[in-house]
Amino acid sequence: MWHNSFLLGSVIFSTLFTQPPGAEVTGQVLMLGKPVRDAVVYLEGAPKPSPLPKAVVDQRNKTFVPHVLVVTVGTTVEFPNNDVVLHNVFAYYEAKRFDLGMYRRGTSRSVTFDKPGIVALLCNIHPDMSAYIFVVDTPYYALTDKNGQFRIRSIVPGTYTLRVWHESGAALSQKVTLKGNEAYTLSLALKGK
Ligand SMILES: [Cu+2]
Repeated sequence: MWHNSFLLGSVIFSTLFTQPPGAEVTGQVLMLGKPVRDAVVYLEGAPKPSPLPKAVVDQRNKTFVPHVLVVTVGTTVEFPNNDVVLHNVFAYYEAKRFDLGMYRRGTSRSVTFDKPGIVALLCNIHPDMSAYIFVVDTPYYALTDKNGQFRIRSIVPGTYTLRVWHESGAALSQKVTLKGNEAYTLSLALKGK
């Protein structure tokens, strides 16, 4: 129903207003038949993205927020400590370890990520704390919501490699060919690990 009403809406808007050009990909990521939250969906082979103006991984209640963050290459990510306790944040990125050290509530550190890849964040003091920053080299990406759903809009028509990544290690890739101003709905099944 939702898709029907959206398509109808998009037809009406394209006749009355200037719709943002390009194709759209929506869909759902599933693993063993269940929706997968926080899966990264992106299209490779796209024009170079701009760095994001702002990106933050907060530390609150001994938790990194958000748990998964997607940024474009060149983005500087802030790591404020808004917790009453000290954290010692470190990460693996590009097969190297970097350390932000310990810093107090109300202070911050930042790191610029210049290459695509996965940043696995951990805390030396609290072994339960973990988060991921997924650095993409494309402007076309999305993170699935709690229903496993995603939407990528305003895509320049063309052939891309669609990739899905999940922190469990499950991943998939497939070629997609998108034509101008069309909406595509995909169901993407990850194999459980
Ligand atoms: Cu900690």
